[in-house]
Amino acid sequence: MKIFYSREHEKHFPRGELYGGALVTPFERPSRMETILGRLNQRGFRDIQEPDALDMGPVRTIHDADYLRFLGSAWQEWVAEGFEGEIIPTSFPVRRMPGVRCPRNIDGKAGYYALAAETSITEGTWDAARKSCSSAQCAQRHAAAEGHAFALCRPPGHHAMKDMYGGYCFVNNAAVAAQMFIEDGASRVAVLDVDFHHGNGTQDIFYDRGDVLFASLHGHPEDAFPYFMGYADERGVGEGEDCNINLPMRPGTGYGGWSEALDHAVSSIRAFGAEALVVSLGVDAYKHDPISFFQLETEDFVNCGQRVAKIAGPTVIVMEGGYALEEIGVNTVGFLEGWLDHQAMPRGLA
Ligand code: Q9C
Ligand code: ZN
Repeated sequence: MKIFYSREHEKHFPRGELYGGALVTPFERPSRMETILGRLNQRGFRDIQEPDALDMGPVRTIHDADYLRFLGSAWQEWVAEGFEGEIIPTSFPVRRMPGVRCPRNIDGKAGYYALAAETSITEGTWDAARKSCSSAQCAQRHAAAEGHAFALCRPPGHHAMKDMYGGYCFVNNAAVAAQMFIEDGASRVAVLDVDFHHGNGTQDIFYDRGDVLFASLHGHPEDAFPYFMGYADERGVGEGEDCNINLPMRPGTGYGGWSEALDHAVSSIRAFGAEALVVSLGVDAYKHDPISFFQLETEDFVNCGQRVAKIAGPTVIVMEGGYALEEIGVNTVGFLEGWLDHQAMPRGLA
């Protein structure tokens, strides 16, 4: 399996994540990649390639222009304001505020573009986020030609909305890959999100579109981040009606219930007639994940990969979350191996 990965993710390493009222070492940290790379190497995955330069075209299609400008200049503006810490906004537009607009002050601006406050921005964040997306783009191009590829992305992307960052995400890598399949001529593309958290960003981006089906398995929003999206009754609007499938599950859910939801998502994607697939692969549904509450075992990720492989068409697997530092390698690579075991060739885009 071809893998795209760049070490430039290391430029994004905030010292602090606001968690439980304290600044802690972020759960989403560079060493996650070392664990996954180590396991890939152990299992004989050696075809790892540095991505080409980012094509901003599809990124601009997915994200708001002012939002991208904000990400590009936030750090300089923050430093110019005289702040010494990392960018953590303190004020947010909330439920009742007539005439919300983006302020000029960088603290206000960061609050305007943030969907949560745990995700600190540092000097290297924008470079790292762009590199991460370029891996997803290369994986999409490779999959369109050859059938499949894995984008080992960091930072992750599925929480990034059209014009909001948060949940450790800045650029929605999976959404960009899906958009590129559409630009290649696919009339229907699916994004399957198996990360523990709801892919609110991907939902937001495609909510009114009928050409991209989004299906997500996640912790119930009553119980889990991102809290304000991910209910089962969010089914899409306009042309996107019935093209959004949310499968929220309760604390303690094990592979019995989870895999039933997965089968529902897989059959919906097949019924939709998806010509290409993007998998948002988070492994934080694992039983020992420190910030999640499902009970998946290591072997369940292998089985999950096998089931996902039943979806035809070119497939891009994009790395999202997973914070059990010891086991994210085995779980991620387990999914890839399960997928490879059960895939039906050929998969190139017609
Ligand atoms: N008490 C991804 O997996 N904080 N993002 C949760 C839990 C944010 C996760 C707080 C978690 C974001 C890509
Ligand atoms: Zn997650």
